[in-house]
Order: sequence, then structure tokens, then C-alpha cells
Amino acid sequence: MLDSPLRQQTECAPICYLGLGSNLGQREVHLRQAIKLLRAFMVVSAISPVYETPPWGVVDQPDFLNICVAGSTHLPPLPLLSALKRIENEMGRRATYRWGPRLIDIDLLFYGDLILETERLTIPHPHLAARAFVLAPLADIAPGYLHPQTKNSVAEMLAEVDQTGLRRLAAPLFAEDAHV
Ligand code: A4P
Ligand code: MG
Repeated sequence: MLDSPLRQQTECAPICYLGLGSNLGQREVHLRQAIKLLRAFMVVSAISPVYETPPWGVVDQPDFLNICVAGSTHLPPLPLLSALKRIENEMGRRATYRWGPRLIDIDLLFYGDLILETERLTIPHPHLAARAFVLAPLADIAPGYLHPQTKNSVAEMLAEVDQTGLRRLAAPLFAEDAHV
């Protein structure tokens, strides 16, 4: 079978990991829609199971559904962040407050082993190691992945955080592909 042009463009691209969350409206529908839109510029190689998670940071808000996605893209980091923000806006996300409720949130967790600190973008994501809602789904698709700064694996980081209230849902997001 011939590869798609997008797959050819991303052959040598680093693997990126994204964290997606939703806690408003039809949460699963939002996660599915976001993945569809991601596929315009990313070859998705893994999608984690869905977790229902208690809100972190600002606790007085509905529970989230969280997943992690792995994929490659020809976009450099800042254009990738812009593309992720565009998806959030296109899907109707409205600004609330820091760590507040949201229809869809897409965070860039890792971009290969790149370390980057700019005003707009920090990679790896700065709160990653403290968040069970990121580490649990990430550990399902990349348990051995090493944080480029601390050199701790995702599974090791997960073992260090409080996983109280985290619930892995039985049904995959897409019936046909639990892990792609
Ligand atoms: N930004 C810098 N680095 C990154 C990065 N690696 N990935 C900047 C994404 N964005 C990055 O983000 C604010 C700005 O951060 C962006 O414009 C970008 O320039 P935002 O998503 O617009 O605002 P926010 O989400 O309110 O702030 P923040 O600090 O990004 O919050 P988080 O980290 O997104 O956390 N609890 C559960 N259980 N599940 C969740 O999914 N999510 C949050 C939000 C809080 N509590 C949660 C969950
Ligand atoms: Mg965010």
C-alpha cells in the first residue's frame, strides 16, 4: 500500500505526545473530534484508553475525561502549538480562567527529546510530572519514555503521584482502534 503524503513528510519527524482533556458537555465527542482534526497535520500512532479524572488545580468543577495521543508531525514546535490552539478555538473553547473548565484542552507534553523554554511554549510540559491525569494515560502508550531533563520514565513518574479517583474507562474512544 502506498503511504499518504503526510506519512511521507513525517517519516523522520520526532514523536510527539499530546495530553487532551474535556470536562464540559459531551466529553467523549469532543475528544474524538479533536483527534479527527489533529490528523490533518499529524500521523497518529497511538491513542490511550480514556480516563475519568477528578479536577486538578481548581477542584470545584466537573470531572474530566483525559487521554494521551502519540504522533509525528512536520510542524516545528511553535507552529504545532498554534495548530493545537486553533483546534481548541474551532471547537468552540471559550476562555475561562487558569485551570478552569473547558470543552477541550490540548497540551503538548513532549516533542521528541526537545527541551524548550519560550514565553509561549515550554517543552516538556512543566506540570507533567505532577499530574496523574496525564501520566496514567501516557503510561498506557509509552511507559518507558524518558523525560529528557529528569531521565525518569513515564512509569516511574506515575508511581510518584497520587492516583486517587482516577478511573480507566472500559470502552476505547474509537471502537476499531484501541491503540491507533
Ligand atoms: N503553554 C506553554 N507551554 C505549553 C505546552 N507545553 N502545551 C502556554 C500547551 N500550552 C503551553 O494554556 C495557557 C498557555 O500555556 C497557552 O496559551 C500556551 O501558550 P491554556 O490551555 O490556554 O490555559 P490553561 O489550560 O487554563 O492553563 P494551563 O496552565 O495550560 O493549564 P493546563 O496545564 O492546560 O491545565 N484536571 C484534570 N483532571 N484534567 C485536566 O485535563 N486540565 C487543567 C488545565 C487543569 N486541571 C485538570 C485538567
Ligand atoms: Mg492547556
